[in-house]
Amino acid sequence: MPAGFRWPAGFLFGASTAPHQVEGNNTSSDMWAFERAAGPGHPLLKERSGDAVDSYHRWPEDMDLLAGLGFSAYRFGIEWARIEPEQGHVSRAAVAHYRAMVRGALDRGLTPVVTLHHFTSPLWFTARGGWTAPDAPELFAAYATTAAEILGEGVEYVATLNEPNMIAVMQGFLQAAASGAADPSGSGSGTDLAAAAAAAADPEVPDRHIPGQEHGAVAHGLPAPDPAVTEALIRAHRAARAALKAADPRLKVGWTVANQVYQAEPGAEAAAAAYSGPREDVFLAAAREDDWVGVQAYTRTRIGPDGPLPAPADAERTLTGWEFYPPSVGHAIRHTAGIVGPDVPILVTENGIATADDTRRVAYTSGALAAVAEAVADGIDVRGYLHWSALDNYEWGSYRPTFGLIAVDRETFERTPKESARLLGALAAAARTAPTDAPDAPAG
Ligand code: IFM
Repeated sequence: MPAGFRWPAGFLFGASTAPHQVEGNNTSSDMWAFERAAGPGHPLLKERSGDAVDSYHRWPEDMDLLAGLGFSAYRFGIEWARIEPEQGHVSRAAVAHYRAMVRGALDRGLTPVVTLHHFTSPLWFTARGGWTAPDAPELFAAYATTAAEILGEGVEYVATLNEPNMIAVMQGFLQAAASGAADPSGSGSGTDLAAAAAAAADPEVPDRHIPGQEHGAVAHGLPAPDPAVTEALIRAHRAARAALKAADPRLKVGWTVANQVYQAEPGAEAAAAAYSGPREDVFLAAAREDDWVGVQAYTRTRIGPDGPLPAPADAERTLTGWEFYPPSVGHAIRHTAGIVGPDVPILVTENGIATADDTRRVAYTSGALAAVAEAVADGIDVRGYLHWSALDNYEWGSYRPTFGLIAVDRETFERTPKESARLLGALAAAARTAPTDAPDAPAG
């Protein structure tokens, strides 16, 4: 921590989840269809999501735990596939469910940060062409208008799309790999995201170099995103933002970008910039007109003159194979601020580590918070830190990479907070109750 550092008043400390990863039985989604089609033993999918951790029913307990631990924010998603399971049919029960979640968060003193789309889409949307269908932005905007009913319960921060850059990259991955993954739509374009998400998260891929986040199946790098998907996603984001603002001008609308933390080796600055441009920077630039932007960082990718390099041979690896690199979030904040400029506030909406050893999570989080504090001390407008993840959950094909602050027994669904949850929660509580006298981050 910088000498004398104090967390700003109102700084949010929270944790994040995503619907498909925690709710269970997301049966109208494209990912659910892919999980069924892939079948046992599919190389891209070790396990199906199934009941996940049953947060669809147990969200009050999850929120009770977070609030009790001292957190001041909870990022969760609302699932389009539940709200609009068939095109044009809005499930009023699903809308009521998510409205109750928003009220539940506020009642517990948790600031809700709500994501409209976190990788999964309704199967009908994907089957008719997904994001590159000509009317995809209008369809997404119509969903956003419905979502505004939920957000109207008192949400301030709303994210349209989670990691649009990974959606675009994953589409490219499938095209490049011509994976032949099952396609529930039969259209050839449908399972793109679902299959790629599963491939991306496969923790068994040996020597998986993950350039920034999810994906190591391609040696030491990410395929170039599909520009058509990139453009379509930006259009969809803007259409949703307009719909949200029209419905409720008080909403603060942004999107959350996967920060790969590309680090140029000496002499490779131009190569790093060229690599980062289509994979990350174009999505950050699209956030310049937004009310905030979400930073999501886990590790780094070094770039040499010929492109991405593997992690150093002696690097500590996490359960996803990623290099243990706590300062990544600080680099990501600075890179993001450099592109969006000083007028777009930043929320760290994801940062964390997949490990079975919670002492490594404590060490990682301590280092990450120090990096966030340094950015804040340097005057960057960072409004909060939301750890990934609140709960151990379904990591897109496998339950093995445990990212949670809270462990979950997958038979009984019993929740058990880890020491990392207690330490981060205590920091959050101290920062909230006495922002001018907050303790240092958990010792690592
Ligand atoms: O679990 C994912 C999440 O869905 C998106 N960001 C990265 C996380 C860890 O891989």
